Amino acid sequence: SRPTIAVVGATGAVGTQMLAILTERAEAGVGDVWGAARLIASPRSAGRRLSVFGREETVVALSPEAFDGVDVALFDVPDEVSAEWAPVAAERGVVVIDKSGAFRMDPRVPLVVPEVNPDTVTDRPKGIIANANCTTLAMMPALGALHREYGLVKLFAASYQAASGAGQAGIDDLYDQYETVAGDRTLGQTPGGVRKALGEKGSEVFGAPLAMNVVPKAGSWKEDGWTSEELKIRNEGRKILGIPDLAVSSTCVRVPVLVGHSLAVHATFASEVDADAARKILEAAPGVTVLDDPSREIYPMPADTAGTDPTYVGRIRRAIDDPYSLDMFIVGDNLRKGAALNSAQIAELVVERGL
Ligand code: 11C
Repeated sequence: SRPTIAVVGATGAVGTQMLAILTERAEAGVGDVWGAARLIASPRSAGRRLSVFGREETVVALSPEAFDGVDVALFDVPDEVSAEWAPVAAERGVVVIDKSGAFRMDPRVPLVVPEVNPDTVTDRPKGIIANANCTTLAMMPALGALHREYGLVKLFAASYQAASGAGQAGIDDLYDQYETVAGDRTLGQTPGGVRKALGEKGSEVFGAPLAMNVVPKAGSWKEDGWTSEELKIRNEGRKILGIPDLAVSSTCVRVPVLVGHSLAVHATFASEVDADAARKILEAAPGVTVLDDPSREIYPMPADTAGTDPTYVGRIRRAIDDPYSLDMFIVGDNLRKGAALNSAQIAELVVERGL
């Protein structure tokens, strides 16, 4: 019989996308492998009715018994909830695919991007597979393909991250901020004007006002002035690509966009690169769509790509002063490939390779 899939955190921003993506893929015949679906969330959300695979299901409260009969569970919950509950599910024989940061760097937990390192999916001694950070993920299908051809040695990235990276609270906050500032044409032209109009509440979610602004901080502060997002790009990128000594530097920035993380990337390789050849490699790479025709104003942007699956790459150039380096602009949907879609793809890969 077909395996049962559970979604833990089914009512959150990513959980909601997860149900939509599972349903879409089943209907499209792409990931039509699942039997029953179990929706799990905090006791607060238990009893809610949500639709998945075209059926209404009742959300059940997170408990050990909620995992009875489940084969694969997709966790979309905060780190501390995953840290506690993923092992509980795994002990009951469930294959856990965890979106949180709790297990990503555990050497006994594979960090899987199906387009890049699919073979690592079966090596899961803890019964847990991790899904990466959405900013890291946005780049991986493209960088993985270029790495296979040229050998990646250095990566510099500046991110332009959407508000939805902070979940539903981020989405709500940005819409609220837009509502407050829209229509006042004096704002944004004097120091502190936007901050004053938004009041203290305007800094609650992102640490600073986001409307009419860019905030050079995404994630939380870590040692030596780096943010959690910047460290995740380095650590997770190295693990996914299988390059433990990859040199990585990045600056992660929050921008007033709803959905879609963008990255300006400068990547240096072991061998000389060619922009046309790189474009062909990217065009052939699974999960990647090239949008790169400057003469027709074609390049990737969140406003055009939000709500879709691929990693989009454009502005592909060989660095003027370094024949070993490429510059490019990458956009990925942080809720889809950056989160729910990658989990769904990992789950399908688990079934394909045998539970
Ligand atoms: C953001 N990338 O945009 C973050 C959200 O490690 O899964 C996801 C954090 C993570 O705020």
